[in-house]
Amino acid sequence: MTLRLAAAGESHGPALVAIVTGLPAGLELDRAAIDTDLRRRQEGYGRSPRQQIEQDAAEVLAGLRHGRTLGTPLALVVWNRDHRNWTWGMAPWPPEGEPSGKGTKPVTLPRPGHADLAGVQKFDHDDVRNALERASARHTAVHVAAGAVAKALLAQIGISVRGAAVDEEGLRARIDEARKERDTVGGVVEVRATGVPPGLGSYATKEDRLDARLAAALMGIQAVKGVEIGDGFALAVLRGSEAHDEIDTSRRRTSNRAGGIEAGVSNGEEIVVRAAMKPLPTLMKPLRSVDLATGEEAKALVERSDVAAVEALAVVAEAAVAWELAVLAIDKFGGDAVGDLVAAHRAYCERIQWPR
Ligand code: EPS
Repeated sequence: MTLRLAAAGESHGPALVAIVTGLPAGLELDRAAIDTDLRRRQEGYGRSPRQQIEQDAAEVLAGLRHGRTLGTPLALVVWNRDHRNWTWGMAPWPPEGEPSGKGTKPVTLPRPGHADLAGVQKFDHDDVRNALERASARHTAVHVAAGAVAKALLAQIGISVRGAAVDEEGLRARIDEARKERDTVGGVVEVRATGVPPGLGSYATKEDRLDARLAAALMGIQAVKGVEIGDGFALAVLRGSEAHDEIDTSRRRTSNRAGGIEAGVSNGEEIVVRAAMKPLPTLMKPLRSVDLATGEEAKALVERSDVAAVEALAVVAEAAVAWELAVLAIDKFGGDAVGDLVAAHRAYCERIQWPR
């Protein structure tokens, strides 16, 4: 059984939806823990007024009974409260009545840095909104809900995952300055996973490598332009003698420059990954663009936006890392029932005498 996630949802549509398959039965989920992560994602310095409209909470429609998974697909829904302002503009079926609310006029001014132009070209849309709605980072909400489920699974085998913005204070000062100048900023987040035993992931094939999977998972998040594992780019300028983590007689490392991963396999040290987020592309002081309706030069679309979403990214990246670790934990330890997974993990740790 492989853990899989399918998600759907537009930013101003009725809801965001996720279906998680491959979860073992008997996993206890904590509703408050899932909703706390959803709230953490909404908080953070520099967020847009949209976050005062949304109060994200996960509704479970299938796969759970009395707080425990059934070993059947888990269906999660996060409703978009803002949809009430877009019921005509984002109606799934042809809307009835006169246009009203938001999203009634086609967007024709693509923003540099957003999905707008490539989206309309690729999918032959005549309204940029048809591209931007799904490309929006709004849909990370349901990935965070799924990540909270993954964290509950990982907790059963002593793994915890936490993300945070790098240099929060400096980031906040940059956000204040950018807001005054009607601009946006990006930043760097770091995720650490503790309790990961040696042996998750594999060097056998590219797609099994833990570092490759984490990089893909993090690059798959909106606005991420760079990923680093451990000391990452800084390792490139060191000598081999300075770059590697020596092994002591207890088979632990005396340093962790590799970020807990060697040859695509966890080595028992803390997993450390960082992701770099570009500045958000919706600017109150718009960049040069083209009006797709007239072909004339124009300024890009200006609409409500975050000045930064770096602290939100920390929570989303944490969920992404937790998700990948949970996938690999289930691949390695299996189990239709959570007790089977825990027992297999225990037997493995005994065999390799871990933790030391
Ligand atoms: C986003 C634009 C903004 C952000 C949104 C991501 O939304 P809106 O256009 O409704 O103001 O607030 O993020 C969220 C709604 C969220 O919950 O994270 C974008 O274009 O990516």
